[in-house]
Amino acid sequence: MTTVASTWRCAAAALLLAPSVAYAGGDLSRQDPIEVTVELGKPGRHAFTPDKLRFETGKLYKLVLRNPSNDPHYFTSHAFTQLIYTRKVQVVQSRDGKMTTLAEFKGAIREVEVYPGQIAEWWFVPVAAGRVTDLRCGIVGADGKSHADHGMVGEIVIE
Ligand SMILES: [Cu+2]
Repeated sequence: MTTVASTWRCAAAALLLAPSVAYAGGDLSRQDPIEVTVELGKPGRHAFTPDKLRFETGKLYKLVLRNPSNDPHYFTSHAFTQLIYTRKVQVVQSRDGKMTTLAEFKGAIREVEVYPGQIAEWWFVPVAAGRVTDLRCGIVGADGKSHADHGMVGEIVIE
């Protein structure tokens, strides 16, 4: 037997469901990207600049990993990769003053290594919130210590 109360509950439930359908965000990986640049190392110094990164869930980011130093460097944070959806990683190069894409990689990416003077772009959408502190460069130098041991570490917050 259908009571007035249960009919009302059904109508209320339909009203609650309707907005989530009407306002679905569509393909979040196809937004205009928010550009964030991180420098991997500086001549004579192993560090991420900045070493604290902040992102928001649901937005598309183009994380530009620029290596202005004389050593190769990694951008490694396995915990970070668990909080994001990667659209692509691109290798880009400046040619005649214009940025040219040399290659694109798709699928789950765990870490990116950028060679001296080069640039890679990591396009991703954060899907979960969290604070991770395992950003590091694990390259071991001639002194037997990793760049992380020299301070090339960082923190990523996703809100
Ligand atoms: Cu390094």
